[in-house]
Amino acid sequence: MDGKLVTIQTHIVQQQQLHPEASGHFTALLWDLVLAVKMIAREVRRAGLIDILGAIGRENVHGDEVKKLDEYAQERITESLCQNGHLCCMASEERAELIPIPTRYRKGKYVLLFDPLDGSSNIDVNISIGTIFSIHRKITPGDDGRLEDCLQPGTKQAGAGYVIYGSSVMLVYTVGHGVHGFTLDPTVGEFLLSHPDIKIPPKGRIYSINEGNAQAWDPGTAEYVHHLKQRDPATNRPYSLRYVGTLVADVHRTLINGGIFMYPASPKPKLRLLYEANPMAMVVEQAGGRATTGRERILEVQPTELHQKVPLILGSTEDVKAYEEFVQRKR
Ligand code: P6P
Repeated sequence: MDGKLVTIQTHIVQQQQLHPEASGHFTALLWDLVLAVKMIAREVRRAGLIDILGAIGRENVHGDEVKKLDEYAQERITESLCQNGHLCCMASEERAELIPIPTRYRKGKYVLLFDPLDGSSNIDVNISIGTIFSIHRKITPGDDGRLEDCLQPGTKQAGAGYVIYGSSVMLVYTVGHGVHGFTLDPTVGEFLLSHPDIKIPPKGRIYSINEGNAQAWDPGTAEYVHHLKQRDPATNRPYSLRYVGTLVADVHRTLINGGIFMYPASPKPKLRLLYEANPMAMVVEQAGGRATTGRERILEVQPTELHQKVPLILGSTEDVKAYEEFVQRKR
């Protein structure tokens, strides 16, 4: 960077200028999302404190009702995003059904799919958590969003990204022109460009998987992980194991340092296609990496239901291709 401070709002406008046909709604939608995650970040920072205070009763010392953080995040995003006429509907990990836009608000031409608080089980032990979002364009006629508007393959995403609430709060996003990272400066309350045009290393030396499931892995996954553990300095083996148990944290480390993250089909898929796998796959591919189910490109999976799960293997292209070779040899 040439030393000047670039806020995420400025950057989003610059990215919009790459789309001459853009109406500005997409830009405004991202701005609304930024506001929501700033408020979530504030609550996450206080989470431990609120929990202590919340133990006193249903209200904390500020008279605020003590809410579970993921419900707070859900409400912040839905309230911030439904009012300004950018969306025709939403879908969230926290709600079984599609979330319509209330009749009192104008409808827009975008769809927001999101996981408001990924890894919330890690809050109580002060481990990084996150928010994940995916944005599609409306494809059905009429003003109201429908299920078909949500069930689009990842290749159709207009934008995607995540926020990691960690040692610092970072927002990472793409609208199809590279991946850009912003760090929240809490002294001014702005996300400032800190990681322009992120590129994932072509090969890493870290693998990330829940080894507790090793006995249930399919033979291809088991042989691939065994291969990573063999000593061979010429190919940087053995790899190191790093597994946080929060998707956003494991993917962010993989994006920056390289390597491979795996949540395979066996014992059973856990990660959701629409608002976890697809947005992460768009980010990783835009950064020069690769994302697969083990058998097909994540972004080409045709969704059939809102909360469907898929195996997710993503990361450095050379590492993911090596995984695919092991798994496909075992077909
Ligand atoms: P496991 C968190 O609960 C989550 O949904 C993802 O953020 C994370 O990658 C995964 O589950 C961890 O699952 O089965 O390894 O605990």
